[in-house]
Amino acid sequence: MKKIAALSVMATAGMAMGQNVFVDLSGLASMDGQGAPTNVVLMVDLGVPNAEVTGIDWELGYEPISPSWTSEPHLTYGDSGGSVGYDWDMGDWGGTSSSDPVFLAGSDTTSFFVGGDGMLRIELWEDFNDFADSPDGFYTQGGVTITFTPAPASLALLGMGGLVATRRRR
Ligand SMILES: [Ca+2]
Repeated sequence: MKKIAALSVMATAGMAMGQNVFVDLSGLASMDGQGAPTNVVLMVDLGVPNAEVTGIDWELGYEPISPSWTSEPHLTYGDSGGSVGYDWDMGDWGGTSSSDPVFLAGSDTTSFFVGGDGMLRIELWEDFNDFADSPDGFYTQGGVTITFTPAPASLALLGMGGLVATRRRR
């Protein structure tokens, strides 16, 4: 098992300069509906302006407070301005219509960009709010791993293409 782990680390490092950051969710509450001021919002500094987020991996425990369900929590990712790049609905990834604790692991690909500040915003919220201004449940352990790359050369080329097109119209 150790050998496999070492190999996968090497593979990750070799893929298109992808970088990873782990975000610890243990102990954090899933509070209210999307956008509620009571929600936990994490600002993760990727250290790379205009980085492209290409993957979200999760390995986490979650325990709802009955009658809240494990199908209700969301983790919504985007730039620091609040635009949504990727919405993770626990109900799509193993959460159920029950109040039993769960441990979930998985991964998904995505593609969205953070802004020039390099900040990734993550909002924790509930699509059914059982307790106003109070937690509907807690992430008990683990967290998410974000894979990102520097803004690709293709984006810069697109920008240049736009500039050329603008000049030609004049
Ligand atoms: Ca609540």
